[in-house]
Amino acid sequence: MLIPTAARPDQRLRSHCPFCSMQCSLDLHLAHDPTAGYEVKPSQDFPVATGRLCQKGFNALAHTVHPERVLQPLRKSKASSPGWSPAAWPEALDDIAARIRRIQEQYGPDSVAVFGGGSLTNEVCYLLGKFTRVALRSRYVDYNGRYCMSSAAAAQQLAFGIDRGLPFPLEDIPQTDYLILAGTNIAECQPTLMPYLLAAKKKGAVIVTIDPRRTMTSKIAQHQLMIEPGQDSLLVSGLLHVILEEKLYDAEFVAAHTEGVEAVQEAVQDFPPERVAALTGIPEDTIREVARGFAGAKRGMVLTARGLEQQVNGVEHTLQYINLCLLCGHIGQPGSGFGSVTGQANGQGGREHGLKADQLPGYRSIEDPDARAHVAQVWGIDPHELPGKGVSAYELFGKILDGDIKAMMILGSNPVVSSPNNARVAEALAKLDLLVVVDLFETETAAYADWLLPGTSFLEVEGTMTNLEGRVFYRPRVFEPAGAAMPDAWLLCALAEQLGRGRYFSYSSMSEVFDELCRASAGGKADYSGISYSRLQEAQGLFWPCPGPGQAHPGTPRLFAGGVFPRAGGRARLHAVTPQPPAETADTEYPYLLTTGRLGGHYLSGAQTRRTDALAKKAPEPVAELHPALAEQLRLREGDRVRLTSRRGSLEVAAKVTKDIHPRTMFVPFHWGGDLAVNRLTNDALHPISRMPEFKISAVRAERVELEIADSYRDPGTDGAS
Ligand SMILES: Nc1nc2c(c(=O)[nH]1)N[C@H]1C(S)=C(S)[C@@H](COP(=O)(O)OP(=O)(O)OC[C@H]3O[C@@H](n4cnc5c(=O)[nH]c(N)nc54)[C@H](O)[C@@H]3O)O[C@H]1N2
Ligand SMILES: Nc1nc2c(c(=O)[nH]1)N[C@H]1C(S)=C(S)[C@@H](COP(=O)(O)OP(=O)(O)OC[C@H]3O[C@@H](n4cnc5c(=O)[nH]c(N)nc54)[C@H](O)[C@@H]3O)O[C@H]1N2
Ligand code: SF4
Ligand SMILES: [Mo]
Repeated sequence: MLIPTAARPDQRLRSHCPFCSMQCSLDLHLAHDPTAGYEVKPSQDFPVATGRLCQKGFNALAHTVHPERVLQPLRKSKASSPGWSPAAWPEALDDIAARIRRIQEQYGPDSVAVFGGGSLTNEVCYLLGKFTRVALRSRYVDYNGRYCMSSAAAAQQLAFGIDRGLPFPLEDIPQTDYLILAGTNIAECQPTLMPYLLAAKKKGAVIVTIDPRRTMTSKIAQHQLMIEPGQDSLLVSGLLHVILEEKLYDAEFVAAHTEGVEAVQEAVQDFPPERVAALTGIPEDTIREVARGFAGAKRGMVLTARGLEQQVNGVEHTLQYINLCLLCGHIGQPGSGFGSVTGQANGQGGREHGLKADQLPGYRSIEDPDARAHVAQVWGIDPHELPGKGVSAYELFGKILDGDIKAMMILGSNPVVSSPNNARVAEALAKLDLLVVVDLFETETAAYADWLLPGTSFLEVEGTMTNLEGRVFYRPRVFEPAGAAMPDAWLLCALAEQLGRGRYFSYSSMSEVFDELCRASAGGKADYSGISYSRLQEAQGLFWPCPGPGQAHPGTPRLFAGGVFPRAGGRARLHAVTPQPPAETADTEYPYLLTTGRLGGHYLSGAQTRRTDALAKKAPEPVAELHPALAEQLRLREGDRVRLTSRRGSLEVAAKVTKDIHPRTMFVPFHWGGDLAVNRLTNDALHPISRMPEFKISAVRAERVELEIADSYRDPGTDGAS
């Protein structure tokens, strides 16, 4: 039963879609038949995607009213009677706090870890970092954004000195003349961003896609460069070679606003287009044409996403695309620039407020003494009490297996489905003395929990989010929490109180949490200190950095104006990249490359969208996309079962035969758990700096699953039907 909250000054039930980084605004209207509840319609007055939603947005209500919603705290019953026993909140919080205290007395403060998620609000992300460091006094906090934006974040920090997914507003995109889309499937992953790309195309922009697949996005491109996974640095070396050799670059911009061009020149010397063509299979003429076209365009733009970032070379691939923009002077003006398309609802905000192992609020380094002093002062503690840096998301599970971490709290993530080599994650969670999961559902991860606590849905709690452009906006609460669900923020404060640290967590409203976040961010790279709830409620979002004091700063929609970069000396850094092979390459035992990703109708681990009938029925289970030549080699027809085996595990799925994929590559989406989880196969090798796992490349072998029994009963009349 959905009960609208009383505190709505405008009486409108307006919210934002809980799924991707576009953060389209939606309105909830009472259905004609009131027993049918509410229906979702796009809002007409919020920028970003005015009047538009994709299929996930239209269906965003379904999971929040699903009968499987967890509505009260649940305690894992004894092994003798498996299942859950309901409990009241005081009992749950008492027991959890007592167990945390016992574990910390025995093993020290760092034996308890926190794992967060990028769908949580800025306030919750901020409180998770503070809760870990101040209430638990542990160094171990990280979040699923490590699996998502960490390579792009590291590359943008290295090159520009700042990381904001898109350093420009979406409205800049239609002004470009040349758009390269690399490893980004916008048509399925940020569908309401497509009109911006189509507007550029309509004005005459050339569009190029670089992807092992011909996706729904590449349908709008003039050039579709179908590379093998892992070849981005190599391909871009070829583009840079042409641009440097033919002196097509913007020498004035490079001299005035960058450093490191000589090293790039040297690094690409060995990669003339003819060699790159031979290594990638992309015709030399195409390489030359794209290089000349991009360099010669008045305004050029590159957008990347997880395709090339989720690799052990993901930072380097990203740096290569940044090199391309910098060399051509395509940066800092409308219609030009490099951007990495953020993924989760609050994937941007999630990485700014101290939810990462090495960060404090304001995008500050936890190892910087000034940053520690500033944040400690805002938190009212001594800087020496602040723990040091912890480890990345996936490495937290290694610490459990090593016996260093004994207890974990997980909010806003389902890592048993979404982590690479997920059997190891399940093994780690099973080993914990205490696992607390806060979620809307009993997910595959919650199945390992000692306590499963009911979280609120996006409609049941207020807060702020930061979208892919760096636009911070206010999301109101429209419904009362379902059952006994408690907002994550208040749950953390209540637990801090039980742990004897309540004085650091006494807030009377969510806006107080936000105000403290803003103070903590003041002077940092992601400075929110000029933002407040009242400003956000008036405006349709403000772009960070928006420094205070006072309410005057208009926010910063476009970074790097005038070619000034927030690095020492104000210059951007070009990086010499020598293309490296992935962690695993195809060999005789595992002759194919498996890549993984998304479908338009499902979201991440599928916890929400698999519980949304309208979406689940379109894609009830994963299928493996593979090329007809490969299908023939494996004696596979459309719909046949294929067993994929990597060095880590195996998976059986149906085959989808399509010419729209590189002939030696297979693609499987990752939205399912258990026997259908492609992360049974994926490689847990990590990038040395960003600690991003290699989700996008695993060597596999493949074989047709011989259904002998089924075959012998097969009705000859239906044989071969698809
Ligand atoms: N429908 C839907 N939308 C989503 C999500 C979802 O789960 N479902 N998730 C959200 C989140 S959190 C994220 S991070 C984004 C992700 O958004 P994207 O990164 O766009 O999505 P992916 O499907 O993971 O990967 C994009 C493309 O990379 C290609 N690719 C694979 N290997 C390589 C390579 O080596 N080089 C290149 N150039 N391309 C390669 C894949 O074929 C795929 O088409 O989407 C967000 N939006
Ligand atoms: N093979 C492969 N694996 C991948 C990727 C890939 O491309 N390939 N991509 C990676 C990427 S980019 C990402 S972002 C990760 C994400 O993967 P996950 O971290 O598993 O993300 P979700 O499925 O969104 O999990 C969010 C969980 O939080 C719950 N939830 C939603 N809202 C709230 C809330 O407000 N409070 C609380 N307490 N809970 C809430 C949901 O019910 C859900 O169970 O997956 C990664 N895994
Ligand atoms: S584009 Fe993204 S934010 Fe907009 S409706 Fe679709 S999933 Fe939701
Ligand atoms: Mo993501």
